[in-house]
Amino acid sequence: MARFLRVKYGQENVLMSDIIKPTKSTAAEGPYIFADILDFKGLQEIVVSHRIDWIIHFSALLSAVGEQNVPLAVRVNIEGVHNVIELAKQYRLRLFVPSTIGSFGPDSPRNPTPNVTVQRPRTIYGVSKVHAELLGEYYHHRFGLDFRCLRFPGVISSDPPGGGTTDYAVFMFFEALRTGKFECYLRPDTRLPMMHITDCLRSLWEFLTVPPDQLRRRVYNVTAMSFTPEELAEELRKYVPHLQVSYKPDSRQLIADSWPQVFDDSEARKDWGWEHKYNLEELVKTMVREVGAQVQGQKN
Ligand code: VAH
Repeated sequence: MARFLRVKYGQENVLMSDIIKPTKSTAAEGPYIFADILDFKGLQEIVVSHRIDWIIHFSALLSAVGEQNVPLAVRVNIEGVHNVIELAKQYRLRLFVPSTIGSFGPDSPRNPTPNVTVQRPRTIYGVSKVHAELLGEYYHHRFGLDFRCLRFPGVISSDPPGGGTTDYAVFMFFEALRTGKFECYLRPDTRLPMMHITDCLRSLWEFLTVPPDQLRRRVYNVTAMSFTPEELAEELRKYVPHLQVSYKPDSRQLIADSWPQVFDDSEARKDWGWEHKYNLEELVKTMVREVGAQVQGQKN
């Protein structure tokens, strides 16, 4: 994310922050500071001393990892978003908070899932994202906050997975290219909306730069495709012909079964011209190249 925005806005104008130390390469790419989203005073100090004007808030425990530590997910995903929304209001910042297909639940239409419908998610991750959507919209209508939110599908990149249910798709590439074998924790026919990280970053930047008066909504679905583990494996066998995938569904199957199968992002395409560029073929070709280079690097 920071790398993408630094190309657009200059290295010194994009500040990365976290509570963990940066890797050598991350630290080398530009300014990086400590920021705890649970420390409101510390956040105020950063906004003032670094003259921040946009906040892109990605701190959250994802679906699967959130179910392992609900109290922490409540603090980070809910209390943390309270802080950044109040901060954005106080200093009149543009605020982006990502939401997810995980903000829908078993009562939502699954194929397709429209922009506005029933949202009764069954994970603390999903509950916290519905809360963020509603709180951000409230602050927009009540205080004029420039709050923006995209509901992302599973985002596939060659970065290490972060405890999400859709991360099986990332693991499959690493295991296929390392060992030629992969045990999938979802059923072969589990269809989920997905997009490549390049499309994800571009959608975020295009959405953030839409003039405020052109936005009909503050929260939009965006996606690129939907696929199942067996469809992904089939496409991957074009590069790893002997790939063997076994299926051993675990608790994450229950999460996936409550999520959209096909995401309707027609409102984003109509209102601000969203269109994806990576289909399954492009995604797999790119991931094989990037993950293959990492796996090769680890062998050398
Ligand atoms: C997860 N990758 O699986 C995240 C995402 C679409 C879900 O938010 O939890």
